[in-house]
Amino acid sequence: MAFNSSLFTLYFVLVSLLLLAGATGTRNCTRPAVRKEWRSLSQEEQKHWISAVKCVAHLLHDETFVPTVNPPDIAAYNASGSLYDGGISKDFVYSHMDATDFYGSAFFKDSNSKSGLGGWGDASTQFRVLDGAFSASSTFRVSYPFPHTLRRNFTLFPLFDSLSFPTPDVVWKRTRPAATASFTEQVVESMINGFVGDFKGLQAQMEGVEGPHANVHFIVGGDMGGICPVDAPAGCISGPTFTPNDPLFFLHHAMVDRVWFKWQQKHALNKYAFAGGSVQKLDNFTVQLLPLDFILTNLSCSKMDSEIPTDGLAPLPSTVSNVISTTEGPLCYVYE
Ligand SMILES: *[C@@H]1O[C@H](CO)[C@@H](O)[C@H](O)[C@H]1NC(C)=O
Ligand SMILES: *[C@@H]1O[C@H](CO)[C@@H](O)[C@H](O)[C@H]1NC(C)=O
Ligand SMILES: *[C@@H]1O[C@H](CO)[C@@H](O)[C@H](O)[C@H]1NC(C)=O
Ligand SMILES: *[C@@H]1O[C@H](CO)[C@@H](O)[C@H](O)[C@H]1NC(C)=O
Ligand SMILES: *[C@@H]1O[C@H](CO)[C@@H](O)[C@H](O)[C@H]1NC(C)=O
Ligand SMILES: [Cu+2]
Repeated sequence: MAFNSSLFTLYFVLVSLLLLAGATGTRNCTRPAVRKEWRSLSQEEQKHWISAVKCVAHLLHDETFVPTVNPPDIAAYNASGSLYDGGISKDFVYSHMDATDFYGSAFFKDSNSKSGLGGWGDASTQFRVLDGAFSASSTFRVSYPFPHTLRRNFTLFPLFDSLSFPTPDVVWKRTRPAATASFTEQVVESMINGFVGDFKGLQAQMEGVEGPHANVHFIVGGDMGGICPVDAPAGCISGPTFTPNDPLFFLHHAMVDRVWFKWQQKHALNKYAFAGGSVQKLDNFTVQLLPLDFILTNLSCSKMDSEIPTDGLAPLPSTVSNVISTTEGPLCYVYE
């Protein structure tokens, strides 16, 4: 089945907006919340974060809910259900993914049932995660696309054999380096320091076919990769809608947001640079490790006063200008 990764970009914008929008209505951000890297939290703080995630995860889910945003990137909900709000936004954390040894990273070695994010899925149980706070033996269950336990299926060459993109480029599939190459420390630094005033350039590198954003999803695989479970009911469509099943999603997206934040700080020309489009172009990707052409289409979100579709989740007018800065509008946070 063709895996449609097209909507990660939209997710990026929306999730930044919805889940990171803490200080609703606060226009004077004098003491911004500081978002820290996961491993710099104390074990107590890690416990609190995990228990907040579980609290949200246990809210109502109902099969009859209907998604209202097109494309359907926001899972269906109603106000008694998973109406995520600013409650946990101040405690948002991000994570560095270890490009040198992603699989063996200490990040995936914390099996503590209260404070650990757990490790890789178990191959003999269809890659179910069996350790950490979100393990199959914990109370943590995800609802989309049907109730199941969390899965992580490490895949270093995700476009090599597990996913098919709408590109016929066989050579590309066979010769690319491991997906981790797209987010080494050096590459991330060059993104932050480069692209002066060039939002499109930054965006194209971050969100391209093999950009750091999509690659982390695909390498983690399973739920984070938006891949239907093997025993999914007929009609399950792999895609980004249920990638937030894995709490790693939020750590990863905060990192994507952090790169943008760091880039904005680097240069006055970057600070309010923005170009729009709400949908990733899938029909004609430039088949390069780091695609240079802009990847967004549907330019209805291209202006500063454009409304970003949020399915009513955002507790603030969801215009681009409202969220372009993390400290000058309703948002009030910085990254360390
Ligand atoms: C921000 O602060 C200014 C002056 O300190 C005040 O006049 C204004 O009402 C504040 N805005 C909000 C939204 O609180
Ligand atoms: C949400 O849906 C549930 C059941 O599907 C219903 O009981 C509840 O009243 C709904 N809540 C709202 C606020 O519509
Ligand atoms: C796990 O990922 C591999 C690719 O690395 C894929 O071929 C396989 O189908 C996946 N297994 C499951 C159960 O998702
Ligand atoms: C695909 O993109 C290339 C380069 O960006 C362009 O030359 C070509 O015309 C495009 N093809 C289609 C079918 O749009
Ligand atoms: C383009 O964006 C608008 C506004 O967000 C949306 O209503 C429309 O469905 C989108 N079109 C496509 C093809 O995605
Ligand atoms: Cu994502």
